[in-house]
Amino acid sequence: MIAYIGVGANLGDARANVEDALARLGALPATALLRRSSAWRSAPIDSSGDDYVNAVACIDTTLAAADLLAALQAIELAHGRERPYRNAPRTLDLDLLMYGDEVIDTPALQVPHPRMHQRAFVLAPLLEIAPRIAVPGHGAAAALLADVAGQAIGRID
Ligand code: PH2
Ligand code: MG
Ligand code: MG
Repeated sequence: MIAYIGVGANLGDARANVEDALARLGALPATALLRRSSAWRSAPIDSSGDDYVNAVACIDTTLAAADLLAALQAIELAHGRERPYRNAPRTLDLDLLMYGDEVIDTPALQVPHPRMHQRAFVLAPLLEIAPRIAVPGHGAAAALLADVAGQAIGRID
């Protein structure tokens, strides 16, 4: 299955945390890291603290969606992720954005990620590695990004 993972951090050495997370994604069992975006800097959206470092990874995995989610949460925990309140600044956030073209709606997991189509910090890195991609239920990512062009974001390198 081809899956897309959103990576974000705005606490500690956010850039290093993002790079380490990408390496750990590539080291997951039954999983290959196919592509990764650049690192992008973005202002917090519905969140506080420093600017975020964001990236998106494309993986090929035979892990079931629930097992992939558990693996992402284990990587977050390895980075000392705490959840004192919703959208608190975080050392590392890994979101399962898309799992093939599957639509999953359980209490534990919603795919596509329910807010990804409204967030430039997801769409811009996603389009960098998948320029023609569509988000199930929402259409072409390029058109979605145009709708949120007011959100401040820039590529770091
Ligand atoms: N993640 C959030 C909330 N707000 N803002 C930016 N810029 N980047 C994020 O990764 C982010 C956010 C919830 O996960
Ligand atoms: Mg998130
Ligand atoms: Mg998350």
